Amino acid sequence: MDYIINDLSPERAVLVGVDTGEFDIESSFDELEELAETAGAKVVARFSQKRARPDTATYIGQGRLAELKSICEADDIELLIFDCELSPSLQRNIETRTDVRVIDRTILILDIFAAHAMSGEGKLQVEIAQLKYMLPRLGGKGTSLSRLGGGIGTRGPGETKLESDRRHIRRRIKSLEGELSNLKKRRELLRERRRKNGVFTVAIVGYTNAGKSTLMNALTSAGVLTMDKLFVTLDPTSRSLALPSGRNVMLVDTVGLIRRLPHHLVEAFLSTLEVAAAADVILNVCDASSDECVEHLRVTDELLDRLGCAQKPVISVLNKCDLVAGIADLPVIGKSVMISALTGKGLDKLLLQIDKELPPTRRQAELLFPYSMLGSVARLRRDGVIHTEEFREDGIYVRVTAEISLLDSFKHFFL
Ligand SMILES: Nc1nc2c(ncn2[C@@H]2O[C@H](COP(=O)(O)OP(=O)(O)OP(=O)(O)O)[C@@H](O)[C@H]2O)c(=O)[nH]1
Ligand SMILES: [Mg+2]
Repeated sequence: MDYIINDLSPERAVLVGVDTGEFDIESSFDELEELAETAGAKVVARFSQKRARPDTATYIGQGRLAELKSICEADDIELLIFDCELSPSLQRNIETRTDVRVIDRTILILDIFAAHAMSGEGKLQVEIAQLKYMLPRLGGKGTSLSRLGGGIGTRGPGETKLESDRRHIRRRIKSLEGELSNLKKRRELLRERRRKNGVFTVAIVGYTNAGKSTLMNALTSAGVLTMDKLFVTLDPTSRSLALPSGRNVMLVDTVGLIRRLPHHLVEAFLSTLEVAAAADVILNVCDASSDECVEHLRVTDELLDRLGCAQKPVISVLNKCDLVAGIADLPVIGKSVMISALTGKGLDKLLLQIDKELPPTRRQAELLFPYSMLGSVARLRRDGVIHTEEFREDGIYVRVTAEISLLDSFKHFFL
């Protein structure tokens, strides 16, 4: 696949942020730069200001904003990317004062999602999130729609839709949500059927670019697109995977996560993320070669908590260990397995660990069969392990370990 999602020459951009000490601004800028480049911009400078809190009218101080304006003029800057979610009025103020197009972290992520959505469901989800972001920004009569001639932050719903009134947009959101909920119902039916057939699900979740799809491909040759870019995968892909025990599970690849994921997106992608919530075992994949690895695992854990997965078995999968010099360099968190999805190292251990974490499919039971059911006893003897068998006055007593599904068919004879 060709990766040019912006056929204009890359927009020259400056990253702008306020350093309140709440998080490490440099690593946040690193990530923002990666996002900007994934979306097709060229980052030429970073501009930050230390202050207790952002300025209410212009985000960074007005003096610094004037400074930024002259940098933009001198350096042909076409785009300012703010490392936050700007309110509509802040965005307007800054654009007026600098005369440069202003976008924020949220629209940047939405834009990448819009470019990467493949399936009907992914597209629906992104469009809902974009419309919800646009809605409060359509404020006045003409807003700044005339600026939306192309470039980052303008892909997705076409201009005609954006020019329509809010009511029209709300109606559109409602109808998209209806379509989405139909798709969701269909997926729930599928999931239900799998559950009835006794197929367990294992979900691959984790920070964007951690190597989730590479792991999916290494285990199942699913042929999912992988790339050194953010948010390549938006749609969940499922494939059957055989474990060392002989059991088959359904392995699901999912959308990647990021710090401060725009809440409209979390909301829109909830149904996709619920795939993870419904899984029997969760693989939290991280890039062990990244300095931010522990933080990335934490972001994922937090989201899993929000989805109500706190009780589920989670395996921390420390990926890209081929890039890490020594084991000592790796953070050790709970149950963890070190792998390289690229070279295949550690995949055997990972499969064994998944087997261990799956709920049991066999259990022990005590049954009493009438003598007329010798055939059933023979069946249990063949497919299960009999621990005790007694010929009693009132029937044949057995204590047996067998598949739960088999035992269920004899539940009238449980003691
Ligand atoms: N060296 C090394 N690179 C890896 C490994 N696993 C994945 N990669 C690379 O990391 C990049 C991202 O891999 P993906 O599998 O696309 O990551 P992902 O988690 O699916 O990313 P998104 O779908 O964008 O969230 C690709 O360039 C992979 O080749 C690994 O074990 N070692
Ligand atoms: Mg992927």
